Amino acid sequence: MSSLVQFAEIVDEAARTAQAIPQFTESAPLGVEEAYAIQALSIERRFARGEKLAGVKMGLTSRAKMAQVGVDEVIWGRLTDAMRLEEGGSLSKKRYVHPRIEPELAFLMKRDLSGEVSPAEALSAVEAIAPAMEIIDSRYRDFKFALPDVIADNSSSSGFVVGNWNKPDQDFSNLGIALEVDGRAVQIGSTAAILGHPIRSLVAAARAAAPIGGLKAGWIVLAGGATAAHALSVGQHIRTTIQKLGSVSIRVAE
Ligand code: 0L1
Ligand code: MG
Repeated sequence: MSSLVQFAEIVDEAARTAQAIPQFTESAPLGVEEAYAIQALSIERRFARGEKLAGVKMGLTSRAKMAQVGVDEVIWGRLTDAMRLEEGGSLSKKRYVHPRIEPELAFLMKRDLSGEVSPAEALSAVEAIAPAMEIIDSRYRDFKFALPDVIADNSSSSGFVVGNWNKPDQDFSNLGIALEVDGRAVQIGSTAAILGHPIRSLVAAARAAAPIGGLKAGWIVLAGGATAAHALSVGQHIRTTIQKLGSVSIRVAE
């Protein structure tokens, strides 16, 4: 068994059983390319359990996120249908190691999109946009990792919840975002924090996904957090509101 396959099995088992593991880079000199190979192999294991690819998440697309994790380049991960949580529903905290949540803007793809595209081409492939949240749950101890570790770990992506869809024919370059916990705002931001305009994140997603055949019609693309993420505790009610687009919420259960 090659070590990439072994790493994929370890990180997949850590995610499946909600157990923290040591960083891979503590014992192996992994590069970014190998890390994406581990990510792909670990997601293959989910496919073997019946999960389906539902889209991609872009990560570290804002200064706040880069500063929070000490990394300064955009990364990506895969979303599966099993990672989607019901809007207004609840998540079970015990299914995660040390989950955090962050506001996101979601794109719903109308057409396939792949490779080098302009922002206008990217926008023309969008069916709708929505307020959303991503649950990120690093499988590494203490939420500590180097860039190859986090990429191998599906860029920490562990769940997502999407609010109501809106037409994309509006200016969403600088909309206010509030993340509330039990009605109290804990993070405030703007969609402008996502690479200056969230559409740039979709351009980056089309480029990133090209080696796997590009983004597909019907997929969801999470543009990336605009604020730092918030650590979840049992009992909390979490809501993200994006100006003009609406709100999305979830409750944290045992
Ligand atoms: O922006 C992101 O979704 C980054 C996820 C990877 C880093 C982290 O776990 O916070
Ligand atoms: Mg995110």
